Amino acid sequence: MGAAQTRTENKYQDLAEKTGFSQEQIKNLHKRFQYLSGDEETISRDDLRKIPALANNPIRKQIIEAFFDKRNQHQDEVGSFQEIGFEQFLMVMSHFRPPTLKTTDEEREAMRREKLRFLFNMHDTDSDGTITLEEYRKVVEELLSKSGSIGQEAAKAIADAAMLEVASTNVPHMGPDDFYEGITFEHFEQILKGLEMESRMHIRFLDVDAPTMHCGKSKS
Ligand SMILES: [Ca+2]
Repeated sequence: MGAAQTRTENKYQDLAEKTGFSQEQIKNLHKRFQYLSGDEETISRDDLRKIPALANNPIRKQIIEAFFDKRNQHQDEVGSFQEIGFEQFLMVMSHFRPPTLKTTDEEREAMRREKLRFLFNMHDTDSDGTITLEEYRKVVEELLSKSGSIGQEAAKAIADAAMLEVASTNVPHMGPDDFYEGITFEHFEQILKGLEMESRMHIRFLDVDAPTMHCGKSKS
């Protein structure tokens, strides 16, 4: 066992404590990272845009952006990175870590909150702590635009109606002239309360192994 290998193992151990991944998972994610970056120290948005499995994802742009969003680094920073290194990549991925048998109820709750926060950040594109109608509309429009059959005007109307419903549940006595500023994180949590997402929310493209990703679409 060489010195370089020991160093790598120490590094993995350190990252395991920080992110909650096992060393085996970190090793696999490291391989993925090296593949995506083309063996460079960092990855860029362009590297992620090349992932075939993401190509048809309606919120691909938001997913990619989330990787560079400083809010997803478990620190109190906002803004975005140009490129991210392996540790930052892992921090983002740790939001998708599934619970294990050893996960306590308390940890489960914390993981759920983390995922909700991640989703919230994805919609709150200007990082001001509120999802406004404008921000919400953009996501809905993008989601619907991929379907092709719904026009922009219809998408707008759908987003408006959905937002109005959210507003009326959160502010029950809102008058017709009241202005709803948008969804705060607390509201967001309320809206998604009944949804079991601890084990369901994950990024599918990471299950795909490197060679498959390489062949991508040409296989079909
Ligand atoms: Ca906002």
